Amino acid sequence: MEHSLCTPEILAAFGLSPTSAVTPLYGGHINDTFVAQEAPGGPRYTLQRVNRFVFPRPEDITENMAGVTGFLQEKIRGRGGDPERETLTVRPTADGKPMFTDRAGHPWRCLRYIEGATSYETPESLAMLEEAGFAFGDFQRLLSEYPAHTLHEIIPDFHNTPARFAQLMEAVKTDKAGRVAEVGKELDFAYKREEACGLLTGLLEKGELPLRVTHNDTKMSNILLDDKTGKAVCVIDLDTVMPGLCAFDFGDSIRAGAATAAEDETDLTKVRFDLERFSAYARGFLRAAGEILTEKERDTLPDGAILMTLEVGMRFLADYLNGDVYFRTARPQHNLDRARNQFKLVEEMEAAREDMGRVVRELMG
Ligand code: GN1
Ligand code: MG
Repeated sequence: MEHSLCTPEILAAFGLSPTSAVTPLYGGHINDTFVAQEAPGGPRYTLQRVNRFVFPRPEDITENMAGVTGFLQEKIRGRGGDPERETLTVRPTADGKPMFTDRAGHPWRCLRYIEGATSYETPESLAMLEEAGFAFGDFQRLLSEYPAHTLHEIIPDFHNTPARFAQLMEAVKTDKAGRVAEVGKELDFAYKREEACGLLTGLLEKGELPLRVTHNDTKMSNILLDDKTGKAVCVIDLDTVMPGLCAFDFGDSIRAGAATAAEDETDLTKVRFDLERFSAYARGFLRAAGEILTEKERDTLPDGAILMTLEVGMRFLADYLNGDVYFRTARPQHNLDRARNQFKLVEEMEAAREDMGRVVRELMG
């Protein structure tokens, strides 16, 4: 990432001294993030250049964020919490706008940096996973009365598994990068699961699962943990907050959190599904959200884990076929490695479907 992206022009736009110290924050595949501080010891700010290609309507993100953080602030205040620490706070531009568009047309936003708390790339203990589960469960619970349908759908069909399958088929058909011949085995894996792709979206259409406010990127690194207590402080990265299914938010956490290796590990013998990690996350999640979920939602949490992992695997594979245009890659076959890794994890989860269901039932007593 280019350090020079966060120029004095950007700082000044948000009313920050153009001589502020700027450091890049690495992590995500999509946006470019920096931390700025005007003077040593003073408040810090997170500045983000939003990826225009992934998010063509950044003003929709801003509106969703304003609605959701405003609602969360009230709820947090109502239960005696600190609304400036337990949810994100936007710092507007010098002329009072929630976003700034730079000369090249890139949207930027500025958030208060939450001090004394850290985001971890991967869970370092079962206790940490349980905290993450609690944080995302709490997010679900606090927002359970928010009118989900009023939110913008930031990325249409983001977690629509059949639509993701169709996008993969489209990538096969166009074969933009001439790579289809290399991925026969991976495509077979996806074809075999075409019907399974429709399970949760089908239940939503039949009204058997409710539409909720979902986060849609529920990985460990999108939670801040308090440096002193280790307790979850805040859910971050609200770019993809939109209406969705609870099982997918739960499932996306399990995809990363209950896997024994990183999503781009190439030694597939290391890629296992770990029921103990699943249980730790589920314990935290259900402690916070168990009561507000319907029975059907609870029953389908394991399916969310399987379908979410399948979906991300299909997205990596489609991006590989499209010539690596969406996910940031660090090596030529990075997206293919990621797809193989996710599909291995899907197999592991399919074998553990019953165990996952039993854990959820036991946790709900
Ligand atoms: C992307 O950029 P990051 O890491 O927050 C992606 C997620 C994927 C994830 C896979 C907007 O998230 O959906 O699960 O990569 N976000 C978007 O690592 O597409
Ligand atoms: Mg993200």
